[in-house]
Amino acid sequence: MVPKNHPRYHSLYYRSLLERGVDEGIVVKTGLIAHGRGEAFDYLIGEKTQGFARKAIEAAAALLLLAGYPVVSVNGNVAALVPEDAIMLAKELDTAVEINLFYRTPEREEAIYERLRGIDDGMRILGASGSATYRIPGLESNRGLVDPRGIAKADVVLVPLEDGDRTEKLRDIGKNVITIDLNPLSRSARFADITIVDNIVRCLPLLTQKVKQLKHADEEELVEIVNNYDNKGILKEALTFISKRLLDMEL
Ligand code: PTJ
Repeated sequence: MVPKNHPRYHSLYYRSLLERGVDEGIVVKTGLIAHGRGEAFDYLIGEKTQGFARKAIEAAAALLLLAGYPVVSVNGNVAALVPEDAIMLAKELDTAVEINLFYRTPEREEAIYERLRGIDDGMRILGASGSATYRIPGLESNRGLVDPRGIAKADVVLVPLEDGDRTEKLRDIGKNVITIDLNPLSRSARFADITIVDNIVRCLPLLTQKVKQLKHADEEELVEIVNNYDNKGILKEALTFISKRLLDMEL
C-alpha cells in the first residue's frame, strides 16, 4: 500500500493498475515497458497537460464531433489504466469502443471485454470473440485485424498508446487518426492527423469534457478549429518545450 502523501503517489498508483492488469491477463508484460517509456516522456513535459496538448485536445474534440462514425480503439494498457474514461468518451460520442491488440489472444480479448462490460453493460464493445476479421491493407501484425463493424467502417479513429505502423496504414485507407502519445517522436505521433502529447490518464477526461463543451457548436466553428490545427507545429512545440525545459532546469 502506497501512502497518499508519497511524492510519487500517482505514478506508483498507475503502475499498480498495470501490475494488476498483468495478473488479470489484460496487460502484456511488454505493456509495462511501454508504460516506462511513457513515464520518461511525462517527466520531460513536467507531468502536466501543457498548452500543446490542450490545443490538440480541442482539435481532436472538433474532429470527433464532425465524424460520421468515430471509434475509440482500446489496447491492454488503455483497458488497465483508463477503462472508465474510454467508455465515457465513446458514450459522449454515441459510438463504440473496439478492442485492438498487438498481442492478440482469445483470452486477452475476453479479459478486456469483461473489464469494459463490467463498467457499462450497455456499451457497444467491438473486436472481441474473434470478430476482428478485416485486415488493414499492408499491416501484417495482429494490430492489422479490426472489426468490420468498427474501425474498418469508421472515418475517425482514436488510437492511443501505440508506437507502430497502424496509424500510417489507417491514413492510407482514408481514415483520420487521433493519437494520444507522450512520445512526440513515435511513429504514431508523427503520422497522426492530431497528436495529443500527454498522459492518457490526464487527457482523456479533458477530451471528453471538450467534446461535451463543443457539442453545441455549429459545424462551421468545428471545421475552423480542425482547419487551423497544425500537427507538425504541435509536435515541434512539444519538442521545443522539452528542450527548453531541460536547458533551463535547475538542479
Ligand atoms: O495491449 P497490446 O497487445 O496491444 O500491446 C500494448 C503495447 C502498449 C505493448 C503496444 O501497443 C505498444 O505499442 O507499445 P509501444 O510501441 O511501446 O508504444 C506505446 C506508446 O505509448 C509509447 O510511445 C509511449 O511513450 C506511449 N505511452 C505509454 N504510456 C502512456 C503513453 N502515452 C500516453 N499516456 C500514457 N500513460
